[in-house]
Amino acid sequence: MIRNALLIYPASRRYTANLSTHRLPGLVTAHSGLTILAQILIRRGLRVRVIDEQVTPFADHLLDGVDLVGVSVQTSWAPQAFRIAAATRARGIPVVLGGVHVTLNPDEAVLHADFVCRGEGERTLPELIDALDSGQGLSDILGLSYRRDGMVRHNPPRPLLTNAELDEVPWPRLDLIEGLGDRLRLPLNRFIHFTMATRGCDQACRYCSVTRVFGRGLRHRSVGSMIEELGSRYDPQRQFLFFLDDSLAADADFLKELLAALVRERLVPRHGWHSQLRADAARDPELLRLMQATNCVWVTCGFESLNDDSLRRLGKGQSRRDVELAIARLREHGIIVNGFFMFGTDDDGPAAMAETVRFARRAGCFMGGFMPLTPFPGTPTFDELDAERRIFTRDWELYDVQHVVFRPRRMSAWDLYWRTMACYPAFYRPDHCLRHAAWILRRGVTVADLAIGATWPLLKNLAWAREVAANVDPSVRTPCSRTCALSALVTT
Ligand code: B12
Repeated sequence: MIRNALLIYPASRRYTANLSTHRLPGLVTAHSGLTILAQILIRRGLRVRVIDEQVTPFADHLLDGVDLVGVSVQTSWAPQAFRIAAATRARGIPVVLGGVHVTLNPDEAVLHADFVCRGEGERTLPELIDALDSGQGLSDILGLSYRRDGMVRHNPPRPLLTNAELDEVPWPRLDLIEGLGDRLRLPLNRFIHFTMATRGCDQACRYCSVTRVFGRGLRHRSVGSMIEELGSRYDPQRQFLFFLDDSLAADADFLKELLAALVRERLVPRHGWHSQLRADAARDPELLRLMQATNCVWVTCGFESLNDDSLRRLGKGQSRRDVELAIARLREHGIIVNGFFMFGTDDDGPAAMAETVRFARRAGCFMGGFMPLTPFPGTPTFDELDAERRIFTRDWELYDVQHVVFRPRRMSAWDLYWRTMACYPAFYRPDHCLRHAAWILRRGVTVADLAIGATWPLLKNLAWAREVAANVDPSVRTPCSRTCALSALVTT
């Protein structure tokens, strides 16, 4: 009988500055999946421990008395996840892997585990445990992959949860992650309430993993469910509201209804809210007005490129004009734009990188994330580059949206790596920061501006300096490729 389960968020073993989404010191963030699954299993009477290796590194003693281990896997965590799976199976304890990476690459994952949950785990994991407890077959469990008699079995995919079923899903609980308790009491964590209202996205960008796991088309909890959660777990007078959603406005009517409900229920966050948003959300004046009225102070937009050819190649469904309009209109509504740009597509060379930084500063992005195109395995972008034999490493730890793992067309991989890094000091220049400080003063300063916005430029420049330092070989005093796979490239 499965009575004790251990659920693990692995952590990559490789240092990564991760300049685009580095964490604020002291801020705890985590994916919500395992805390949701833990609650489902606890309600079924199991004892469940959830650990995040950023807090509790995996160790053999954690396996004492455990009947089943579940590991969550995004690509950069995969090598460590596989190491944990091997150590666990060596103790005779079954392992089930889940998460975006193994959902997109089940053939690789099933070699490292007893079971692989493809897609959403809310139904699959309990059914797997029932089957293991009762000894019944596994072939009817949708979304499960496993090996039997040396054969790999991929059961048919499980339908995605419906909106009504999403309302039944337990709300994420970071406090279930062991050792986080004290950290969650730190001011920054008490200041931010994380929530997630939707799953999936209505687009199908060729480099993105989301739609291939959570579906093309936006599903969402009901406004009632959101209000119930926020009404019972979040203090609008004291907390900043951070939506973890991939594309919160993909269903503009739903978002308008939700924001109107925040006003009606007096749950408008005094310190503001943030979410990821597509540029085309800014085409909707009514939505922008509601966002301003509910104190949206900061959004992150995946603009990716200013080159319409690149945007077409990426399948982004967006034009340069959309990007320009979005930044202008969001600023008109007092919203700080954190613009994400990626480089390395076949249409964008070094000149495009410099022009993008200039554009982002001039257009009014206060914050910017500059990343090399990262072809995640299981996405069309990976398949395309792999078919052209341009991917030079499958060390998944390097797929951290920082290291370069393929040969770009218009520059060397080394060039792409360094030029992307150099975008940060070029963007976060003092004049840029001062100009935005003046804009924020005019707009009205919020705590979020001070706690997050004000620290950002400094943290980005520090992270950049640290990355340079990590790459400088004291004997030759010039950047070298010691910390990244490019050494393989440099020598070829
Ligand atoms: C929150 C989030 C963040 C946060 C917090 C991350 C953290 N680790 O603390 C921040 C903003 C910091 C972040 C940063 C980054 N992120 Co992020 N992030 C997300 C996001 C938006 C939500 C995660 C979540 O809660 N999902 C919702 C829950 C329900 O899904 P889930 O946790 O996966 O679990 C469900 C299933 O997958 C499954 N499941 C998952 N694990 C398991 C385990 C078992 C045993 C079972 C049975 C089932 C199961 O069942 C669960 C319930 O249905 C996802 C996108 C997404 N929609 O998932 C991207 C995502 C995971 N991030 C991604 C990336 C690339 C990054 C960055 C590298 C980006 C960058 N520019 O630098 C950095 C890396 C930071 C790091 N070091 O980890 C990619 C990963 C792609 C890939 N193939 O690996 C995603 C998918 C986004 C994308 N557009 O592709 N991220």
